[in-house]
Amino acid sequence: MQTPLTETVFKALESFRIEIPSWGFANTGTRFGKFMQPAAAGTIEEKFSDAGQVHSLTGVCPTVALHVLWDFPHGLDSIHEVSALADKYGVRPGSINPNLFQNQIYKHGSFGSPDAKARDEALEHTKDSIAIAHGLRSRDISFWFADGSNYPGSANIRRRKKYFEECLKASHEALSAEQRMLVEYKPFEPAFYHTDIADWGMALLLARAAGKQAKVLVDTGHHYLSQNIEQIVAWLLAENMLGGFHFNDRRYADDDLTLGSIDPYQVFRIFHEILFFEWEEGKRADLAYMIDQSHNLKGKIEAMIQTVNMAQELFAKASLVNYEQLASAQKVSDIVRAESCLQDAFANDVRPAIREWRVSKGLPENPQDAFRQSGYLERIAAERGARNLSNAGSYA
Ligand code: RM4
Ligand code: MN
Ligand code: MN
Repeated sequence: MQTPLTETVFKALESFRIEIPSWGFANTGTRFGKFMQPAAAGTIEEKFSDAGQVHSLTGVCPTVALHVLWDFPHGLDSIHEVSALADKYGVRPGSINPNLFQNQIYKHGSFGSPDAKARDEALEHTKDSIAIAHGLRSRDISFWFADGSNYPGSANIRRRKKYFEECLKASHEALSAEQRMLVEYKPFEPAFYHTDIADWGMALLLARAAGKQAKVLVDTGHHYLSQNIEQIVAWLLAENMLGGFHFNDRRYADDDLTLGSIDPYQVFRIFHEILFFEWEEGKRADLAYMIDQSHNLKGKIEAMIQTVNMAQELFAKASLVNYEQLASAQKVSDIVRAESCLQDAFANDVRPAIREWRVSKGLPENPQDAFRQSGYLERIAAERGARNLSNAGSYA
């Protein structure tokens, strides 16, 4: 006999899937340098292999987000290889991320650049990315732009906005009927004076200008400190404009730390807004949950498993909010009773129920322990170590 808590948690976990990023397995760092990990993935095959490990141990990460420049060395011609590797390691290609920030031509922007050549190249790359997504049967093309400027007066902000509208519209026209484009925002970095898509309002306006299949992507690390992210989520849900998430945590800026490591209650409140919306509307919100983290010091696979566990825990806790009680307390402005609905749900220990659910699915009860005991890490560290350690980069 299941307890009501276990039953609710089982139901929540049944519907919860989260996408892992290919770049989360590679050696990444800060701009001051990278501390090379012997086990980091250096090829697309290694990234898929590591992602396959995470999925086979957790059972909830069937798709891998891919970055076009990093994961498709031959552009469209890499589709076959990527799709074969995904099959081989038991995962599927997930969202496709065009890379509109790394090439030299993007020095002054991509879609927002004053240089028509840069905008054209960005659009071409975007169309290729959409074709890649199509070839892989990936639904979402996920855009993040580094576009912006460093000094007051150096950029025509309104003209750049117009360029963005034009290029996003043209990109939208290249989508097939089942595809979506997700527009991500970020307040600063790499640009330090103005960023073209700096917040959710700008992303919302641009997504609306682009077309019906464009939605906003919320990266939890891309807000000013103390901003109420769950309110942004609630508003975007109400406008039917929320497409998905890049999950990570932070203490200061876009720190890309492990989800829930700094403020788990924030993540819980985001999940709560989504689940409360679904309860009120009587339908599922069509959202892509994705991880976007960079672990400079933690083991990559270990950190990814830790993230998935945390995401499941916080989602399960959010599913335990008593919505009837919450709705009735809100109606009569019973503040303490309403607030307690959230606090009581958050206070539950859902870990035993999650372990039970995993066992019921034939998954390891504790994916982290299972990973440590599997010998996978030792094997890949031995195979990849010499190459990885000779690749150290430096800030200047
Ligand atoms: C950005 C943003 C994007 C990610 C890049 C690498 O800050 O979060 O989603 O693709 O970093
Ligand atoms: Mn992101
Ligand atoms: Mn980011």
